[in-house]
Amino acid sequence: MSTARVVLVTGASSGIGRACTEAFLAEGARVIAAARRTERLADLHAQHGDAVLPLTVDVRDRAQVSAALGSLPADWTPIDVLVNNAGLAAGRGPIHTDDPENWDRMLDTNVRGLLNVSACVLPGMVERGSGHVVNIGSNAGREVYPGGAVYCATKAAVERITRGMRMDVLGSGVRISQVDPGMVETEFSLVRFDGDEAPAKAVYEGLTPLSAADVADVVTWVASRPPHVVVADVLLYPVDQAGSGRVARRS
Ligand code: NDP
Ligand code: 8X3
Repeated sequence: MSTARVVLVTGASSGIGRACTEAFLAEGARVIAAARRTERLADLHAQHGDAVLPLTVDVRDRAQVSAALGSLPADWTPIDVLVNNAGLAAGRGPIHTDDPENWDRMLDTNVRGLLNVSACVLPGMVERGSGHVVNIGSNAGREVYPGGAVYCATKAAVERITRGMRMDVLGSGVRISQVDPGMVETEFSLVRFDGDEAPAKAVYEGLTPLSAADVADVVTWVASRPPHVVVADVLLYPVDQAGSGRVARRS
């Protein structure tokens, strides 16, 4: 049986999650790559072979998450590192005209989804007295911007959950960290603008955003500190950003 670390990355089919998957694989870990789009996960498996276990799952669905994580092949447990990354923003409209469906998608994915996955993984970590959870928050959890009330609220909730988790597992040896990126060019804006490429592209115009690999670099660094060290949180900006909406565009 392999002794390589087992890492579960949610939202592994794209962006930061995919980059984290590849960065952990490059370090010799084995990665359970979870997301809804099976074909993207199959592609990861085709590229990286049996070091990747594709796991099609919708993190919003607690029963599905529990069934999927409860029936992992024996050599894919225990999970050493969980990267709670699956998430999205939906819409940029003012709250008084926004579609409540957008709120549900964000709350259900970014908050309930993170809890659903953690609920399946944390108890085993606490029992074994080892493990590391890295939650992906956002600079948006530390402030708020027009048209971002609910997204920012979900990321503020992630920050509260991270802190509370750390208190709850205190003394067990389990580590809880959070990485808060600023602007990262992924499919995030395309999803936010419902597939509309022009506004999605405009978000990154005139500046050099972070890449998903930049974030993965930090996540793997956080997860590779000695067992007695907890990097509690990291805020990561591109050089042209100093806050939500505070950007220098150079064009
Ligand atoms: P992407 O849209 O590129 O990736 C999002 C990932 O989340 C996809 O793999 C998607 O997979 C997965 N996902 C979404 N909904 C679900 C679901 N219900 N169940 C399982 N997986 C799901 O965006 P990013 O990589 O940028 O986003 C990753 C995280 O980083 C998010 O939490 C986001 O809030 C956060 N973040 C992003 C920033 C940015 O500027 N890009 C900045 C700060 C934080 P699939 O659709 O296949 O299910
Ligand atoms: C994503 C960054 O500024 O688009 O979390 O909200 S932002």
